[in-house]
Amino acid sequence: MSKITITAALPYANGPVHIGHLAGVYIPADIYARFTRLLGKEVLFICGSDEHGVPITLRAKKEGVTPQDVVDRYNKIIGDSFRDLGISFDIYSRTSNKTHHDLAQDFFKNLYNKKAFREISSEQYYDEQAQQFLADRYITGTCPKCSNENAYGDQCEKCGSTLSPSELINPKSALSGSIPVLKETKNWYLPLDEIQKDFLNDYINNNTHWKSNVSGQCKSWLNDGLRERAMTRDLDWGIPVPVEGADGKVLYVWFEAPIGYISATKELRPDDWEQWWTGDTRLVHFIGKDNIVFHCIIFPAMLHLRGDGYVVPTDVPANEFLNLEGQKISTSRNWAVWLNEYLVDLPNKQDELRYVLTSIAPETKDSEFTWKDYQTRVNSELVGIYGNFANRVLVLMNKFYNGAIPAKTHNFNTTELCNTYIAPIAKLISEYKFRDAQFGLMELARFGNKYLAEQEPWKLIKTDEAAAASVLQFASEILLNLAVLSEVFLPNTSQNLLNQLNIQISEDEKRAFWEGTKWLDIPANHNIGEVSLLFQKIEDDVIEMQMNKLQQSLVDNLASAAPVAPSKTDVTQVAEPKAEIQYDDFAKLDLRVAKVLTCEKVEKADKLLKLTLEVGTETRTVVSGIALHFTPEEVIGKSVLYLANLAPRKMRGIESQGMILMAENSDGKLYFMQPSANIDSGSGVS
Ligand code: B3M
Ligand code: ZN
Repeated sequence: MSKITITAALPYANGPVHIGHLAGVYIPADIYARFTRLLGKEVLFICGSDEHGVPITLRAKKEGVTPQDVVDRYNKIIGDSFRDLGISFDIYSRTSNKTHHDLAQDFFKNLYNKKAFREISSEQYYDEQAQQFLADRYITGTCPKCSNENAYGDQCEKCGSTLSPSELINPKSALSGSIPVLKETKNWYLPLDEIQKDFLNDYINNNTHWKSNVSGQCKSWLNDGLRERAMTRDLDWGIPVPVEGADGKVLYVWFEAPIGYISATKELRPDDWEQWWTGDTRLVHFIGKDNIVFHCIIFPAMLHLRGDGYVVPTDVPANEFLNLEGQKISTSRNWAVWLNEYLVDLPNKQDELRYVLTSIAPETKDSEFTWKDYQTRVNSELVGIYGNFANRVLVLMNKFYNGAIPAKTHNFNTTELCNTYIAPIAKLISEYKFRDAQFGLMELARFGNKYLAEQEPWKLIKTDEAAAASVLQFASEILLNLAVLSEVFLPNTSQNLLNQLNIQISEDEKRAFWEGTKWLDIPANHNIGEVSLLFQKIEDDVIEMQMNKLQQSLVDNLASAAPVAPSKTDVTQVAEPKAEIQYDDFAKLDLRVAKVLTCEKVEKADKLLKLTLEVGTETRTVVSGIALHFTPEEVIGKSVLYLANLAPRKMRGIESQGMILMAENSDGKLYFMQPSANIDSGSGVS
């Protein structure tokens, strides 16, 4: 039987994972792994931390610790949180371990000996003060497209353009702040242009079964023509390049990280690991859309060059992105729901999160998570339909039959039930349509709920005891099948429900069930176990707390984006000059003099004050992040400079209408901008 090697993208060990990662990669991968195992396939589900790369070194530098400290910390946080969510990896490894270093070096040498690389010397930016070459991320400067002064050497985060360091205006080293110089260095490149002709064109075109978002993306790169790409870097954090003349160079993180899937397999199965990467093994990579090029172009090219029977990816069901409350998820702005925090804030609600994220998975286009929607889906679907059905069946069984399920008398066609409720779900999962598949699960719960509501066994029992027994017996069959079906989506709930039913299902039965050929039944007079609620309602205050947490991120960002923010480490620094603008840009600002009428603290937000302003004949409410600098009494009665036409924004449930402008001294102290004499509020400023 062919093996299936399932991988989920290795998370960077420089921060925890968030709901975007879960919805796009880890939950779908877990559903697929559980499903294929239940079908009796030989499956390995592989993951681990990606522990090299520049972002990790940047984080370490910022925190004043070593990169190893950073990856040790996040490897644990991430690994623990995946385990607590019930992601069923066979191994969660890491790319800083020796097995991986050795295997990645081996892989490189193998290609090197085959003369697969081009050796190319080029001029790269070098920091003479720090005495090292600068990775693209280590160079900042002004974006040539939008004039953002804090663009990186590889990308401008403001306008989204992809850049190369040589395009930056006024490049600066992020290490020392000095101006970098160009210096010659040698690196090893993968000749993707050649590999495209020899292999990739056919490979991509022949994979007609791939998701259209994935193959479309690949084809457009192929149409543009691929270019050679460096597989080594001048850096000191990573895996040393194992050839002569490569001192101070490491393997490009995107060269070695995918090899991490192989090393993790080797770690887990030292004796037969190669069999999971050769022969008729199916290789399936779960990733987000930003990783497509690496898994569909570069890694397949590497595996192809490696030869020796190595397989290339069979399927790469990449997903789009998940947004959060109307905005892109952003690690740097802390605009995210972090898994490790969710598990603490909402204990024992793993399946609730899995359910909601699968319901809204960004399978074909970007999608959105909101806490309100989370609450609605849990309360009306999991509590209202699934949990309600389960609880009614079990409670009635106790009430009328003392917990012993009566003998079967119904004559529903079980083949038809399989064809309607089980087989289509299996098919959808095998096509990576997890959203629809889980919808199918709820269809079975709905069917059960409706059946009970229509048959009303609690009434029937008074007039026709046999009929009532038949109804409840069939309802408990539906419940059993629902429990087994839930195992791939809601593993905790599945187990909980099977415990309440007091039933164990053998592997063979499960296989037949998932093959769509067996509707599970229950022996007569089977005694159920102890009954409890499967799901609890999510109350408003829980949602409010989560919303407040997000609002706090907004406030923190506002505070850190103060008009003239000095760098935290260098207090003598004043505001940096900003890019030139036109008069029209300035004229868009509706600046006014305003007078503070009232001012009070905002509850549960230490940085916020709520102010009412008199602006001519109008009054406005403004929330301002200045509470650490002023008491309300100090602010009342002041004349201030007010930006009146800033789009309103809700903070802590209060709509802030505009913004008060403050000056910030080099020591971080804030000052009001005031007219030199007492003039009318509402006066324009230009
Ligand atoms: N470390 C994760 C990311 O891009 C990246 C995946 C590696 S998979 C080999 O978010
Ligand atoms: Zn830009």
